[in-house]
Amino acid sequence: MPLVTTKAMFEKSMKEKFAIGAFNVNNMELIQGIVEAAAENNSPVILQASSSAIKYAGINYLMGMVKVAAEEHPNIPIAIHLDHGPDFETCKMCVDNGFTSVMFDGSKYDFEENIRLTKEVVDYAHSHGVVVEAELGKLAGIEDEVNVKADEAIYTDPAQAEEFVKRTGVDSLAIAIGTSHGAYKFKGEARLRFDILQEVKQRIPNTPIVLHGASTVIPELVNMCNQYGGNIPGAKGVPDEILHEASISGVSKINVDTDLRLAMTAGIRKVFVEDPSAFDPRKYLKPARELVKETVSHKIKDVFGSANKA
Ligand code: TD3
Ligand code: ZN
Repeated sequence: MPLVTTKAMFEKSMKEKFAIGAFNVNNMELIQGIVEAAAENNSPVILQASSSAIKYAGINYLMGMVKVAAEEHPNIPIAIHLDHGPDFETCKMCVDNGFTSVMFDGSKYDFEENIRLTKEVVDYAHSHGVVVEAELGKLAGIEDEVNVKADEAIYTDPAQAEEFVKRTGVDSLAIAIGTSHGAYKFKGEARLRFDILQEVKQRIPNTPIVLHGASTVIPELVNMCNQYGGNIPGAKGVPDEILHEASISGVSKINVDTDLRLAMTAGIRKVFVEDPSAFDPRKYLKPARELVKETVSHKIKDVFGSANKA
């Protein structure tokens, strides 16, 4: 199946109450691990890349690999999405290079400016058959190029969300309900503002909702990193039960990057410690890719509920 937009998969997710994983990619092993897990579970899947991931891999390499992934797995819908597009130019570059979905992240601007800039991206993307995600509210944490301190984070205002979607014509909306990017999301108990999610869903029931900063920070993977020479103390993410609750409560897209980073790192570290003589990249990247696949499969099957929804 050629690469698809997220339109049909989001409609199904809203009707049948499940979420679709959006997994960040920047190399071949991540792409392969993710799409193999999705194909084995007969699940739709979103591959996404930030502008710095695109710089790292090169947009031609990245799109080349993503297109091959779609050819290799013709039975599942695969979308390719720009994560946290910082400006119109980056969004345009992705539209022009075959991305099926782009995010314009104007959350650092004030409300009116966010609307104006988002609308510019929506107009261009829609005229090329590409869908757009926007963000309202501010997540705490460190993205590739954005760093928001916890006390600067702002929950999404549901009334503003309604007005924002009406005035921009955006296809999906990322909201801030207590998640944050990176491996250190919570100091105490993990809590999300489901009341805000509910009010947003009431006001804009037909707009797919996106959860950023939604990695579990899987304890087994953190432990594995630490066991094999890493030093990632006190890492804490959104527990599976809370993500499952979000998946059946109107969240359509759940972003996962940190868990994949941990899976790659854990897999590689284990080989290096167990076999210090290893120096063939295939020897350590193969188990890393396998761990990515297991991680994605777990999320699809046990958490997001997107298995057999292709
Ligand atoms: O947009 N992203 C991925 C980029 C953030 C850097 O990790 C997410 O929302 C995923 O967030 P995370 O850190 O919870 O995987
Ligand atoms: Zn994000």
